[in-house]
Amino acid sequence: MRTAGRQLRTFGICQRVLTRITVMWALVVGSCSQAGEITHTTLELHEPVVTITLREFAFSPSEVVVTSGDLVAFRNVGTVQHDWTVLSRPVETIEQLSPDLVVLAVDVQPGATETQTLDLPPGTYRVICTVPGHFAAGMVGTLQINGSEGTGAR
Ligand SMILES: [Cu+2]
Repeated sequence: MRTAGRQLRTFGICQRVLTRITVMWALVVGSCSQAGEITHTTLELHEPVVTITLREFAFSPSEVVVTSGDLVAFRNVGTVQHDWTVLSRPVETIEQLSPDLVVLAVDVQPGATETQTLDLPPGTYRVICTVPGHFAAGMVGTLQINGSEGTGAR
């Protein structure tokens, strides 16, 4: 008798779980049929934490502090292409730049806005625009990446 009761109870739980799974599946399928809705949800989950403006010849803000994994937006309000290039160590002149120093580069066409996840190791980085003449003209800044909570990173 006791065994039968337990089996009945177990069956009841299983059925409830199955019903829940079915409802969830229906929601997923329902969402998939409306692609626009999914895009909207994705955007809401990954809002840029800061928008960096690029123009002739400055980044604004020039000093950026974010957490590793944060999404950042880049808006070029200038009239020529700019880039936001993160270097593993600072350079004094553009002639010192070599490809192995580049940790991340975001190119932004005039009038365009790009987004980029800053999935970089915690630390402080130099940021420059590598378009000829722009670094010397003042397109330079710093990026500080803080470790995300719970990772133990510093
Ligand atoms: Cu530039």
